[in-house]
Amino acid sequence: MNNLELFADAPRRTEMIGAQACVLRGFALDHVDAVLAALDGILQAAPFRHLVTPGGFTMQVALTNCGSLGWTSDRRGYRYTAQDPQSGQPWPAMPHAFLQLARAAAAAAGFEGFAPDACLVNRYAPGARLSLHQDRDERDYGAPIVSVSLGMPATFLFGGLARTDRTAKVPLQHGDVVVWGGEDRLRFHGVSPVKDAPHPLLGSQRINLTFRKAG
Ligand code: MD3
Ligand code: FE
Repeated sequence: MNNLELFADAPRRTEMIGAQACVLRGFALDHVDAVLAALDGILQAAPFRHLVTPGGFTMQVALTNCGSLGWTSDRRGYRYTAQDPQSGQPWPAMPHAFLQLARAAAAAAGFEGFAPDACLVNRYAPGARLSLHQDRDERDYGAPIVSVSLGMPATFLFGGLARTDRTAKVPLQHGDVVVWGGEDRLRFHGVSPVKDAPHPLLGSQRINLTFRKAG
């Protein structure tokens, strides 16, 4: 009997980090094999890349997308596009394994019927960080956001509605899923520099999947 089977029936811990924000500890663990296999296919068509912000800085986090819309940035601004600007092709389709995980996590957090049309895939190498920001390029702030952490652990910074509000530190491990909705949807957030602690499955990287309803 392997670990997965031993823990299959254990209650998964849910931690509230806001009125409508929660961490589902280990929720993605039994989806990881299917998700990583699907990710390989996405990366063949749309490899990770480092984008430039409108301010001219190159992002430390590398990213790609799948789904009918993908988030991108260049000197002209941030936006969602139907095509990958690097290939001119539509973004890879959202794999079934991704959708299934995102819908199940949203439902477990009380958001039934989540229908994401965009999945942003972020890759952190050791030392990479994501500075404090809001996600406000989506059309409908009524839909939740589901975030899946894989690989090396990280400290998520969870702020308030103003950039200067104090931030709470939330440690995130491989397999943790965070769901944000309602009043917590527009909170400032970021990720502290990721420490190099190689993960057995993913090595020296942290991968985060962020599911959104963008269009
Ligand atoms: C909290 N990514 O891609 S998880 C991002 O771990 C992003 O890669 C982080 O922030 C990461 O934009 C954090 C996702 C997340 C997304 C939206 C949020 C956290 C959020 C909206 C409100 C509060
Ligand atoms: Fe964000």
